[in-house]
Amino acid sequence: MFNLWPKPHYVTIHWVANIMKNNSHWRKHIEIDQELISFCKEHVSLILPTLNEVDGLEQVIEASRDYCGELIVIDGHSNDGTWEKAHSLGVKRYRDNKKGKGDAIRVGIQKATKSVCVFIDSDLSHNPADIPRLIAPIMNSNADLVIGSRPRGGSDELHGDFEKFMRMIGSDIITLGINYRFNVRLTDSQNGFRAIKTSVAKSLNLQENITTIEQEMLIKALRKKFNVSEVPTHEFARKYGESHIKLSRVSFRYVYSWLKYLFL
Ligand SMILES: Nc1nc2c(ncn2[C@@H]2O[C@H](COP(=O)(O)OP(=O)(O)O)[C@@H](O)[C@H]2O)c(=O)[nH]1
Ligand SMILES: [Mg+2]
Repeated sequence: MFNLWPKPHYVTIHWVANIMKNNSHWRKHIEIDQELISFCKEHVSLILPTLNEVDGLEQVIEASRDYCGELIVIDGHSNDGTWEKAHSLGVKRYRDNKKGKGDAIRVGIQKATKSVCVFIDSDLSHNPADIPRLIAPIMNSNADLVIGSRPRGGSDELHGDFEKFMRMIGSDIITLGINYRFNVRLTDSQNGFRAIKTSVAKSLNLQENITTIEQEMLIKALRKKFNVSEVPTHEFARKYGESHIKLSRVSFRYVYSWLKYLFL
């Protein structure tokens, strides 16, 4: 009978050819990565908001050291030893004003001494090895703000139960509104894993005290005609503890601030 599958030696030839092709492709990327990593070392202030994240902090900090010029923990008055842990790891540390993650992001932007701020959660849900990919469009002068896209990179946090489902739907609706208002086609307006030029972040006059600061940052950047781009990044499930976001408590603020910054 006619066999659609290639004979074994064809498989071998294709296999070897692919390995060779992939190797040269890979080498090209390694060269780019070296340039990128040097750029990150010189220009990136990595800002880690923390609220009772003592269990994962060391791991995320050690995995980040190669991708930034300074590490800044902005702590929300944790009571689990996070503040002391940050000190023992030798990173810069400041406290927020007890208003929420948005407040912590604002403090981080004020304290940053490098030309690009990267924000990364401290719960091991973001991979620090993705930082150079967030930075590449900024280094190449193609973007002022780069957001890690979970729809494009996958998320272990946005699927599985009703709360996660609602977060995903809500996030998609907000992103859709932003896309049509500014004629862009982004896929993630909410991810906290992102990079922004420090001067741009300072010019946005950010006001939100909670995680709504993420959509505020994006909308205000688009309003001011800064270049916004996104790269796929995977979001892993939080490794320790629980999310600080309770949808029922924050959903009104999301809708209100979305409409306010879009139209007023
Ligand atoms: N400084 C500070 N960090 C916060 C606060 N709320 C959350 N975070 C941090 O912000 C990051 C994201 O918070 P998380 O609860 O994981 O939110 P989720 O990923 O959206 O579910 C984590 O590193 C938290 O420790 C806060 O009020 N102050
Ligand atoms: Mg999280």
